Amino acid sequence: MSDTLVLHPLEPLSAEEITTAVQIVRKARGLSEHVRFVSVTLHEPPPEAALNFKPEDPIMREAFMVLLDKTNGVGATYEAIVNISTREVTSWRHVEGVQPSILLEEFFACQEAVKAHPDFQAALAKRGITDLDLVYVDPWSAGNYGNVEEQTRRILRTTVHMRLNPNDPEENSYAHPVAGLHALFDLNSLEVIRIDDYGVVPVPQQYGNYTVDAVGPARADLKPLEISQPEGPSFTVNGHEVSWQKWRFRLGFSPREGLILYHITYDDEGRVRPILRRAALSEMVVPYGDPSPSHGRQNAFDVGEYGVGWLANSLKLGCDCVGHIHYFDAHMTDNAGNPLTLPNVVCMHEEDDGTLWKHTNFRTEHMEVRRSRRLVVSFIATVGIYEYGFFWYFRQDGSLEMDVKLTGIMNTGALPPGETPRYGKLLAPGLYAPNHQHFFCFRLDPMVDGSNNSVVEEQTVTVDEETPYGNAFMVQGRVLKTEQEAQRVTDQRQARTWKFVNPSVLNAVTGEPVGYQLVPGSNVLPFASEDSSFMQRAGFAKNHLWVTPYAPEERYPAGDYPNQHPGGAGLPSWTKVGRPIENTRIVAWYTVGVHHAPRIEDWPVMPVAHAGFMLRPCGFFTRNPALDVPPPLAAHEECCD
Ligand SMILES: [Cu+2]
Repeated sequence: MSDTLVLHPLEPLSAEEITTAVQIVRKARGLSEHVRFVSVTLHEPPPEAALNFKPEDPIMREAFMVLLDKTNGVGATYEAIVNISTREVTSWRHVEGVQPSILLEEFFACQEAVKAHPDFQAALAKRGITDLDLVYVDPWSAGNYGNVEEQTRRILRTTVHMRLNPNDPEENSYAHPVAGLHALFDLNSLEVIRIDDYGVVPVPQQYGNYTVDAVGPARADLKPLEISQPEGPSFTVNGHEVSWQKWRFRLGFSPREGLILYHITYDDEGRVRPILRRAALSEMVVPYGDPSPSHGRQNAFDVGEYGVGWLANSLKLGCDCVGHIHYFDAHMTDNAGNPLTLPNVVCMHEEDDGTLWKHTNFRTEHMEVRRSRRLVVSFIATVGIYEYGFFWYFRQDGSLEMDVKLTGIMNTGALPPGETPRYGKLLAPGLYAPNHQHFFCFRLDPMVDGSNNSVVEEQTVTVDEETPYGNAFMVQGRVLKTEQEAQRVTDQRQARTWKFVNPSVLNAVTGEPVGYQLVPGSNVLPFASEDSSFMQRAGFAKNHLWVTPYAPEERYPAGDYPNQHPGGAGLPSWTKVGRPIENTRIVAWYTVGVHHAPRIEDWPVMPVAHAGFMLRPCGFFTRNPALDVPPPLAAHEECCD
């Protein structure tokens, strides 16, 4: 794609633009091969500029880059903004005292160097393991526990697992953890700092394989189920802009956040009404609740320490997605700055979604029913052991849902045969999965009927006075006025929800501000101690909801550089000011917590677990917005539900 074909300032950077941006920064700064490219992504224009953009307007294209200079084995982090249109570096900043996310190339360099180290080989030999080809070393972020190397070096702390069968490359090596053996590794100097050996625990021997060959005969009673769309899909795509039913939005993709949705609007009888300016996963973290040497410091920030966009799968038709699919590619760079295209990372298609609405007049037996259809926009990231699917569902009733799908392989530990794990669940002799949680923080920039919005908390209370039958309850709402008032947790006992409202636009029926409601799904808070390193670093997870006034530099809820960060960055730091959040441009940060007390049925590969939230119109329209969905073709002939 050439620059002249860019349709909108929020189009993701093309491979050609990325190549140009890398050339510009290399030349302008005289960068050597020791400078590694952590990420190159679109530098988003200010909200108003993008919202007010007209097709005839000139487009300024900028790249935002994070670079890591490894010259002399000492890392230095730089942020650059490159203007691709004018071919100049407009900003160059040395960011002191931070560690950018772990690079893909570092994963493999680390594994090779650790396996080659004599102390590591000696520790394996102590366990009777001599065939290094069977051994895998996984790169885990080190966190920050006050140790000197965490403050002064760029490090990883590794875990070890292995295959038993030399002839089966697909063997599930996580069934065979080599517990208690860890390497501390310097990613800049590429050297093993030390090998930590907490003592020999027998490697669990029972296989945990899940391929067709391994599990035995497949069930034979499945008849074909085919999706047919003989006239094609009901969506249209223009660049990265999508129209489906009355929805319109733009797609973006970054190595850190993965899929981004921009400018989500709904056509209400010819009136194009804005709902969200931007929506994306902004951080996630998985803390483990097992204090053993192998798991006590495991808590991966999969967005800020690794990057879910980097780790996105290329999706396969008929497997990941069925029906008429539109795929989007993602363009980024490898760590040397070469263009790297991940094909088919975002899948978009329509699905039948059951009943949309229905009523039968029982006196006449006249029945009206409508079938629901949803537009699915999704991507799936493989973060080492786990798969995380992020599925946005757009529906015909004006609702928008985020469904996080968790699958893949659980983190495992070993313990002496016959022992029962205190902090996890036994899966096989000597093998267990530790208790853990997953926290996904979604950043939502509301713009309900305009840029200035407020957040109203609604909950239900029992009313005792003047209620002769003791039956009364009412919904109470209050505007959250400051970012401190807006640090909230879910409460099912009070049916608590939050609503993004526009105080300047009133609903014609009720006279109340128009709104979109954030409906929590099941949720949980962290169980780690308040003063733990983890809670300092993942302070955003203390509340399910935070609301802040929009500030362009406030992008990630655990801070820009959570890798090895001592803590306190991001939301806890920004909100100390107590800024007002009423009737202004706001950002909502909603965290979905998944509590994972492992089940035996989650092994060897986990059936998908779901978590998420819904955004639905609440006083936005003046009646059910899906009345105009036509009946299914068979509806007037015979029952079809
Ligand atoms: Cu889990």
